[in-house]
Amino acid sequence: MINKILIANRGEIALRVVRACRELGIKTLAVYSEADEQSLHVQLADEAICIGPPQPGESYLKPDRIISAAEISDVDAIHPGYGFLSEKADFVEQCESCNINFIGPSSSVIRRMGDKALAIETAREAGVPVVPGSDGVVDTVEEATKIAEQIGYPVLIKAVSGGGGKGMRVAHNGVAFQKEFGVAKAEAEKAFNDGSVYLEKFINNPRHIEFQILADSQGTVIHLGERDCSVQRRHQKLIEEAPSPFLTEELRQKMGKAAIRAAEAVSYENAGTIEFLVDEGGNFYFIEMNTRIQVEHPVTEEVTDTDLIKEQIRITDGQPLRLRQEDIVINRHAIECRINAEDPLRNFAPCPGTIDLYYPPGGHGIRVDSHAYGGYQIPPYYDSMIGKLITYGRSREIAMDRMYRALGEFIISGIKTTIPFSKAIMQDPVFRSGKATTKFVEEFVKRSNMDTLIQSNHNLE
Ligand code: MV4
Repeated sequence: MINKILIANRGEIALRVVRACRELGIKTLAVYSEADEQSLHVQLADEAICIGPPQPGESYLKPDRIISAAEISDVDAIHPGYGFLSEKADFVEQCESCNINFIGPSSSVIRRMGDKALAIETAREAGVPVVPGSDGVVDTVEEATKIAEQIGYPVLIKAVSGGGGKGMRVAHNGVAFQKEFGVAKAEAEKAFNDGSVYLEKFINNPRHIEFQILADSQGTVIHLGERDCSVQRRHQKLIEEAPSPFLTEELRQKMGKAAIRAAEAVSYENAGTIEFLVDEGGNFYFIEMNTRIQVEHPVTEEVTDTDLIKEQIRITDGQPLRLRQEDIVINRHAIECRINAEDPLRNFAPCPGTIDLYYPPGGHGIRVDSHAYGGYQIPPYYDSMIGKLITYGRSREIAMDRMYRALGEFIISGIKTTIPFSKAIMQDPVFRSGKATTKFVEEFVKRSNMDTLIQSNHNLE
């Protein structure tokens, strides 16, 4: 029985876990850095322990400090949220050896899915379509060039320990490949302490569509539909929605079954996300598996009426899934806009500072997941996301119109945010037609006059 959970994270996801625990009657221990002493999750948790100075490397990324707090406070489990230590297999191994339940998959599954080449190999063996590419890691430029020529340019060189777009280089021909291969290996070595890379055919102008998975400890695996995350800027997702306006019911069924096969192939447990690329012809390819709850999980929650954090906790508590695949009926549409403390007119530069007026939108079909409040000082040490605005309704049209109205109501003064940028996208004909691919933001910015766009969509004065 889980009576107390340590939340090894901060910001909106820490608050999200506190809320789920409270509804389950589970006590919460917040860990926080000195910069987060006034943070909402610290105020709302039952207990709180300061684990160090503001720098993540001295606090949220320090396994020993998290585990010590867990021991001192005698917690039964740790929820990692996303980012920080959520996919660090070594940390999960430490929890396992200290007999503290980690709310997520086992360290061996995290390690295996963290090796992107091995994850692809596993998916391929499970009969899941993968991008044509090398058979695992390629070591020398000679070997790699031969394979690149077999695949056909353009070719992507990807870091085995990368993911989320980190450590990716594209080569459009043999000459470029000689240079890019070396650069990719050096960048991977520097970023991940592992220079191993693999090759994939470059899929032009894809959509980024991911399937939410839940798997219990009795071997039951279900999917909860997909999320279309194609509206991204430099691999940072900005707007996510469920279901995808691009998928046909037939394609959804095929991809959902493939996602379950991938999870079953590694005897996955807990919540996970299977990431696909979908090309213009409707061909889909597995590219990676994320072994954590994701930022964009609320759009899935709102279209399936589930609480994914509660499901994670129940799975860790050994309870069988009560949800069956036939219970997942999607007849709503949800859209999420990430609210970042960034200035769209200064190339989205992070803009920490103090929030003056804070007025979140409300009404039917609106959800705001945020730790922000009037007077909150946004620390400069962490990710710039200060919240998520989710709207949902019976149709995509209603969800989009509701998002536009809600963004117009959202008052956050004293800092710059991405609200006006998201508001402009909500009115854009390409986005509204459901035709946005991973190239959308780049093309949208090119055809917009950012100054006019931001001024005309600004909510204040
Ligand atoms: C790709 C791809 C095209 N072809 N792989 C980016 C992050 C990670 N999730 C995988 N990603 C991609 N992998 C192949 N073989 C396109 C993406 C991609 C992307 C690439 C460039 C710019 C924005 C992008 C957004 C989503 C996915």
